[in-house]
Order: sequence, then C-alpha cells, then structure tokens
Amino acid sequence: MSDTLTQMSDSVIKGKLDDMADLTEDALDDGLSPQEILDNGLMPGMDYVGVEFKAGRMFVPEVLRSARAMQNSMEILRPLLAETGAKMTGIIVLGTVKGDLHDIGKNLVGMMCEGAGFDVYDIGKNIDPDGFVQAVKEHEPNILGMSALLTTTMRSMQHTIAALEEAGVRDQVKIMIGGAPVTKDYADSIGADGYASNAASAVELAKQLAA
Ligand code: B12
Repeated sequence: MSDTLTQMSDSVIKGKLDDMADLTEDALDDGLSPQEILDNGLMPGMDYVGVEFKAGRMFVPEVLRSARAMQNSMEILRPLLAETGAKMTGIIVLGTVKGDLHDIGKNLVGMMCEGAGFDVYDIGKNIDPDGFVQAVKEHEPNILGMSALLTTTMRSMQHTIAALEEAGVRDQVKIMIGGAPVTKDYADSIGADGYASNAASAVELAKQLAA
C-alpha cells in the first residue's frame, strides 16, 4: 500500500482533521483513483475504529472525530466518485423519529455507514412517518434507518412501518432500527428487518441487509 494511504488510515484513526484534505490531494496527485483511496486509505482506518469502539477501547468523542476526519476527505472524493460512477455499497436513508430530538447516535451511525461506503441521506430529527415515506420515495434507498432515544417515541417506528406499508413502499427497503431503549425483540415485534446496539454493529448490519 502507498505511504499516503497508510498515512490516511492513520490520520482517520487518530482523528487528524486538518491532515485529510492535503493527504487526499497527495493521493490523487500520486495517480490513485478515488475508489482506491476510499477502499485502501479511509476504509481500513474506519474499520479499525469500528473494532476498537465495539471493544470499548475507543469512545464516542474519538469516534466522532475519526468520522469527521473521514468526512473531510469524502468531501473531495464524493464528487469524483460520482463522476467515475464508482459503486457505493448501497443507499441509506436515516432519521430520528417523530417527537425525538436526540441525534448524536444517529449522526454517528450515519458517519460510520458513510465510512463503510454507503451513500447516506440523513433526513434529520423529529421526522414523522410521512417524512420517512417521502424520503424513501425520493431517494429509493436499500435501507431505511430509524433512531429513537425515548421510550415514548419508540412507537413512532411502528407507525412509520405502517405508513410505508400503506404507501406501498415497505417491500422496497430493509428497515434497521436503533437507539438506547430499542431492543432486538422490539425490532422483531414491529416487523423491522434488523436492530443494532451501536454504530459499529449498525455498519455490519447495513452491509448484511444491503447484500
Ligand atoms: C444528549 C441527551 C439529550 C440531548 C440531545 C442532544 C442531541 N442533539 O442529541 C438533549 C438535552 C436535547 C436531551 C433532551 C431530552 N432528553 Co435526553 N439524553 C441525552 C443523553 C445524555 C445522551 C444520549 C446520547 O447522545 N448518547 C450517545 C450516543 C452515541 O448513543 P446513542 O444515542 O444510544 O446511539 C448509539 C446506539 O443507540 C445506536 N443507535 C442510535 N441510533 C441508531 C439508529 C440505527 C438505525 C441503528 C442501527 C443504531 C442506532 O448507535 C449509536 C452509536 O453507537 C441520554 C442519556 C444516555 N446516557 O443515553 C439522555 C436520555 C436519552 N434523555 C432522556 C430524556 C428523558 C430527555 C428529555 C425528555 C428531558 C426533558 N425532560 O426535557 C428531553 C427530550 C427531548 C426530545 N423531545 O427528544 C432520557 C430518556 C428516558 C427514556 N428511556 O425515555 C435519557 C435516557 C436520560 C435519562 N437517563 O433519563 N437529551
């Protein structure tokens, strides 16, 4: 692997935000394709961060910093990837459900999924069922992700699934849900396709659901 790519992985892991734009330009100047930079520079760094986070050896602020470092590079790569028609892993629409303003965990999930090569449309927080339905129609994602942090707002996930069914688009997407009060049993009970307890597991789940 080129030195620049090794440095990119290392800078993602260490969350060196200011290094990423220069390293990305260096890698492009070296003649590496945007896809090679994503696959062999950014992804190995984020994969490592995912493993460390899951094992409890890295914590939320560090992971957010790594994800931001990755995003700094993605800002340069994204238009180039789109131009070259490079294949993203899949499309994810992500939002926090109606009545719920918690978005730190959702943002983390979004950034980690983006790091894993997904095209992520984050539609924000306090999204009502119709908002999710419209976003599914507009972006035609492989996966819809819903987040809830309150026991009182969790039930909006079920209402959203019902609204997707009513709109005739439920079968077009896999649904993954998460957030502190959410469990696998709850996901099963409302007919979601998957549940993950943290951002690293959410990436693994999204890869499975998109396969
Ligand atoms: C920060 C915070 C806030 C901030 C939110 C800021 C923001 N922009 O998000 C503010 C101050 C606004 C807030 C407000 C309130 N909060 Co609050 N808040 C928290 C707090 C301290 C941290 C949440 C957090 O960000 N955790 C860090 C992230 C990284 O973890 P996470 O969200 O769990 O996300 C991870 C996983 O769950 C998973 N995940 C998350 N989403 C998704 C989605 C998918 C698809 C997947 C696969 C996985 C996944 O991956 C994430 C990353 O690993 C929690 C307590 C706690 N320790 O959890 C209380 C907490 C959630 N809040 C609580 C309450 C009660 C409130 C208020 C009602 C308080 C009030 N009386 O006003 C309001 C409600 C506002 C509203 N309508 O939403 C309660 C909820 C109780 C309950 N079970 O219902 C908690 C548990 C505190 C407590 N112990 O009482 N809160």
